Amino acid sequence: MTPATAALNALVVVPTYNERENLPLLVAGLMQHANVRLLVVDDNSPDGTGAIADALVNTHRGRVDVMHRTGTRGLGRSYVDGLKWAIQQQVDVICQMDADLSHDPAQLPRLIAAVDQGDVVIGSRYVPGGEIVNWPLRRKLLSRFANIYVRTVTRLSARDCTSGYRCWRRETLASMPLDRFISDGYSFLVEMLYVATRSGGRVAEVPITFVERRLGESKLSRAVVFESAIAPWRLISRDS
Ligand SMILES: Nc1nc2c(ncn2[C@@H]2O[C@H](COP(=O)(O)OP(=O)(O)OP(=O)(O)O)[C@@H](O)[C@H]2O)c(=O)[nH]1
Ligand SMILES: [Mg+2]
Repeated sequence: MTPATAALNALVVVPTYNERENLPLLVAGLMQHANVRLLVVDDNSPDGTGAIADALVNTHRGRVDVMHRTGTRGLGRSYVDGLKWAIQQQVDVICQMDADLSHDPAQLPRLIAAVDQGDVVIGSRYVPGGEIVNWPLRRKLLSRFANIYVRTVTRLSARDCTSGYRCWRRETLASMPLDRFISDGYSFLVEMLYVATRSGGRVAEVPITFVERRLGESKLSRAVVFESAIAPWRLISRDS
């Protein structure tokens, strides 16, 4: 067990869609940290990730929970449902991360510890010390461009506005109108940051090593990229 998280209780919310090979590895990594709990939000994955999550709940009673979603699937919708549940729990910090091991569970204590520097802590690929391993040039360029684009349109100052590895003070999340969010895909992550900073939230960034998924398939479709291109404009037009 790592002592770095000893003072703060954290709950990690992880959305899953077809992550059967990755989820057990992620849980094993997270359970190394004392005072860390996990909520899996599964979107009725056709590959049986939900049943694997059920088995993990049994193995780690009281530390791992699962929410089985039905109906329309979506990353943003899953986060809204999962985060609303998380806010009700007695925890200090609520974290978000991907299930595909791109976000290393070993780096979580550093993110949690940084909540004394910000209301939200971003695990950032684009601050000194941050890096991306095994991404083809095309993916690197897309992510770089997406960040410049988002920062230009929204005036957000964080270096990595699209990172899905984050920790929030519970009260900050609890004060956010999650039900009124307009994004559903990956742009949901940008909207969270935008809403938090508009109401005075402080952002801190700590470097992470992001590793391309080894198992399972990416869900980054053309439709997702298109939605992400429109979303920053919808955000600023709502506020003007
Ligand atoms: N519940 C839920 N989870 C989703 C959905 N789409 C993606 N996810 C999860 O969100 C996380 C990020 O999705 P990825 O497919 O890894 O997206 P990505 O990281 O941009 O793409 P890669 O870098 O190619 O892996 C993973 O844990 C996915 O399983 C969805 O519609 N519903
Ligand atoms: Mg991924």
